[in-house]
Amino acid sequence: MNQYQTPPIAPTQISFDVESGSMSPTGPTLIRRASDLKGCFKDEGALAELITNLNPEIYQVVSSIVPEVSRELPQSITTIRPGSVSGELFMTKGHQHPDPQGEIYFGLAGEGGVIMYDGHDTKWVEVQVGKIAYIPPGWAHRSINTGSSDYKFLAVYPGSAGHDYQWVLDHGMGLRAYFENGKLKLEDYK
Ligand code: M6P
Ligand code: ZN
Repeated sequence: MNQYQTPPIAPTQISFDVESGSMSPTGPTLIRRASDLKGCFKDEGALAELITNLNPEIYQVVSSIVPEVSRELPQSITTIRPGSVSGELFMTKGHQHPDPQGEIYFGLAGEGGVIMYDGHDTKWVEVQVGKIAYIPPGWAHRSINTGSSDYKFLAVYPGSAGHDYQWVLDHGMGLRAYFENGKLKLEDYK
């Protein structure tokens, strides 16, 4: 054991399967349904209707066994289902890292991207297979499925970064992503 291992994670191989969006050995899986995204979509009435009717899964996050603790480097695969709420594309809740640190998203399948917002400037970065989106420290991030199939990406981030969801509810994300006339349309948050 070396001085930095608290707790020790042995050097290991982790398999990931793009088709199922799974990792092996596997860690915790998080499923977020429409009811978990209150406050995220502009049309709150349409979201409420979706919750009442089906409350479908919007996305899931499968984590590896590497824990979210300081000095470790956890990974997860997020699968966002295709769809929209009044034209606003299915998205993740989005978060800011309370301990500002960078993160990378590798595109695995489907079409998507990430809205980043630092409280002043906002950026849209597409994430396709073979591309990496780099999220610098201090930029809140929200992923969007812009296609008609599942959008999957692998995230790698410092274990001590943390997830602040309230920041996004308080500040917004600068942009909203819609599907209109057959293509992606980004609009000011409002
Ligand atoms: C990526 C990473 C995770 C995050 C997940 C879902 O996999 O950034 O840390 O939890 O996306 O995003 P959110 O936490 O905003 O729901
Ligand atoms: Zn993050």
